[in-house]
Amino acid sequence: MTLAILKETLWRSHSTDVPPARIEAAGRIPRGFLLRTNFVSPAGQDMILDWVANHVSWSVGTTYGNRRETYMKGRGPLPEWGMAIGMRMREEGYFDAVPNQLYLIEYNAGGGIAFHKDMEEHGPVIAGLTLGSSRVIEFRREREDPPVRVLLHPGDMYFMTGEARYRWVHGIPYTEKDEFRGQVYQRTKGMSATWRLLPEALSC
Ligand SMILES: O=C(O)CCC(=O)C(=O)O
Repeated sequence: MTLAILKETLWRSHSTDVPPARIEAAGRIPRGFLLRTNFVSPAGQDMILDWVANHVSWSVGTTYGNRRETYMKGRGPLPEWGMAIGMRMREEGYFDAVPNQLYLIEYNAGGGIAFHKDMEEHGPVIAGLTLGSSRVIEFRREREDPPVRVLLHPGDMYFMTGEARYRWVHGIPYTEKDEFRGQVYQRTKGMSATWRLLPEALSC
């Protein structure tokens, strides 16, 4: 069996689990995308936002137009909340070991991120927590296909694995408001925190 066939077989075995009210799809949907709503309580979200406001030095990261990004590893251990959520995700079976990298993105109102695929060396699972504002994440296999859209609310955690992680591109449209299933959601300033399990040599 070639590596490509082996990967295809493994990816196809990943299931998709998104509450129907949170997904808009005209055709196929990405296998291996999971959405766990209310994964972090409102009090937990406030604590994280407060911690970020008081501890994060964005100047060591990068600014891309209306969003800024920074790594939390390599300049110190993961913060307590990052470690606690990482341990929970390991215990609940989403990761094979406790994730060792945390990446923060702060979006200004209307901010987004272009379609992309995370680098292969970033490991088989990307876990993303939405904070501060709702936003829609979109997935595409081919440029001409209409995207599959998933509505994310603060406190939700998504997991990209299998095909969703390796075969589909994902992005967040730049927009002041998301229209989703006939409702309008204002895009205010917000953040995401993403966890990855990197080989030690890459985790700084
Ligand atoms: O803010 C988000 O949840 C998207 C992050 C993202 O696209 C990524 O980390 O690859």
